[in-house]
Amino acid sequence: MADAAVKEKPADAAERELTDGFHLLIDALKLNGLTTIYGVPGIPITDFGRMAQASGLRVLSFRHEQNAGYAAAIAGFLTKKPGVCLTVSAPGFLNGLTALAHATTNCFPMILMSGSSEREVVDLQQGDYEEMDQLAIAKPLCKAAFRVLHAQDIGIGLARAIRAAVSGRPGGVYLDLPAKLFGQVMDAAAGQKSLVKVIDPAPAQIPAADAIKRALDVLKSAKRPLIILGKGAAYAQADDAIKSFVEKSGVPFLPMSMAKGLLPDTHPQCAGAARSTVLKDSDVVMLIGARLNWLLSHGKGKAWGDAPKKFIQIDIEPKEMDSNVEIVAPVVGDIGSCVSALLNAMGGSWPAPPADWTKTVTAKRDENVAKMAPRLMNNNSPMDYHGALGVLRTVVKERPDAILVNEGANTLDLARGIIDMYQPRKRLDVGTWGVMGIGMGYAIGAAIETGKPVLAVEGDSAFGFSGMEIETICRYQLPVCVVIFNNDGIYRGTDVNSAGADPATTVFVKGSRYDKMIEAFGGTGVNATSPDELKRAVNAAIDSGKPTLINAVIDPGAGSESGRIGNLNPQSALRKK
Ligand SMILES: Cc1ncc(C[n+]2csc(CCOP(=O)(O)OP(=O)(O)O)c2C)c(N)n1
Ligand SMILES: [Mg+2]
Repeated sequence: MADAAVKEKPADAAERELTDGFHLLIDALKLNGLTTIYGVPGIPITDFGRMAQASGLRVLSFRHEQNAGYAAAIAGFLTKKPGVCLTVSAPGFLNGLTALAHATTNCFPMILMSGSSEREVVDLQQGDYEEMDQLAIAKPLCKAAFRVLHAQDIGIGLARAIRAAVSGRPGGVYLDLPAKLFGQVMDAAAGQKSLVKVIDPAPAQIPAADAIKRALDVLKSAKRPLIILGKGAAYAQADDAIKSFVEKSGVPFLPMSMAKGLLPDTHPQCAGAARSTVLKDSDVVMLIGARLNWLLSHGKGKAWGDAPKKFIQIDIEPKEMDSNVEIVAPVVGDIGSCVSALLNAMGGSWPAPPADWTKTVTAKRDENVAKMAPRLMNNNSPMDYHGALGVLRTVVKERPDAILVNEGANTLDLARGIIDMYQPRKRLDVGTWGVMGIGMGYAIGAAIETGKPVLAVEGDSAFGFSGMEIETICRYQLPVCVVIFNNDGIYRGTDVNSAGADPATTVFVKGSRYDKMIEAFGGTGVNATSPDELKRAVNAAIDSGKPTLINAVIDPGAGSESGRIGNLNPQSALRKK
């Protein structure tokens, strides 16, 4: 007896004193508050996922890595912490890479952790299982890329990844984890010591006082000022300061798509419904966390009119200044610090902008809103976009804390204009690239991160890019209501191929019943053919909190080519009609 007890003790002790790559990575994630992982299992990360789940991390399994990646990307936007995506080597990694590049382009913090094959074999190109030089491929598509070869470097590797993702302008980071790393054993105490808790991962970047003064001087001199809020402003979570600044300035504001709701779209200063007027006629434009990229016609050309403009730009990235046009007052710093500094420097009294300007903007806005109103109230069947969106507009008004996910062409552009938002970071959409496929990944990420109901308004084409994830939504019983604007195709369901038997390239099976798909997984499916039916179905879905998919039947002829951006299509001068 005594002998056995003596023999057992050292074995136990030896086990306690060792750790390995699996455990160190889990400990490192936990130490830094990264408690949710979005991914797809397989060699070499299956056991890691199991062990992470067993240790209390939330590990969500998807049907395709791209959707897991989009969930991680939007988690980063919503929480200011890097969203974590976990993929297998080569094909899984490549599937996740689109989302990583998307996160970088949209300035969302995200870490793509991918298992990879053995370096020695990959570098000699000897044909390893899922062989690929992933680090080299990831590098140009993200903000930073790191590889960890030794268990004792896991702590530092993750710390570097976190800092790179969230500091300065946020973005996507790749972390390469070769299969051998996971099983590497080391002394537990040394392992624990090697972990790094990242202190102040996104340090405040304080703007210079003279930059603030210059910006305010320019703003004060304006006769027709405009503030444009971008998704950088939404990301900053400086909601109160931004609202106070905009209100104190009295300047009309224009929210970019994902900045809608930072101040309510129904706010008296909101110029959303007078977009073309304010872009054309303003003389001073202050950009807050918005870039002058294609979405703002690069700050020049027809959309901006002939009146001379002065731009003030607030951005965390100094290289953003003068990227498209001259910026007369650059303010570099994090949005929260910059806007607070502006507020302080404005002092007790600030002159309201000239009343003729604010009155003109308000009149134009009211005129456009009034013009739209009757179209939103039609009860046509099959529905047109306006009838269907009029209903969803009311649903969101009555449930301002619900999160709206939105993609498509007409379905996107018209929903953006029609559905008013009331709270910050409630509208999540295709972003800078206008990418299709974010839908179900965003819906899942948003539901998991916020616990709020999600309404995903999807073109039928857009939905197809991530549609299989409705099984994931049902599996995790998420409060997601997907509304598919089913117009039988891309832009319209009416195209015909005059040259042969194949269907035209932009049309799908006519009269498809997407609602039947979710029934296969135990969710609720509804076919809605009128705005009244749609309204009832969406309200019931959100009240129940149960996974629901509504097939909203839209007139196939109702949409227009490429929605609102048809002008970007190249034209052939030789094309035979
Ligand atoms: C990844 C990706 N592939 C292709 C496109 C091109 N594209 C733009 S919108 C769109 C689909 C539009 O159709 P739908 O979602 O049904 O919206 P609708 O206009 O019919 O309402 C496509 C395929 C894209 N933006 N992103
Ligand atoms: Mg469509």
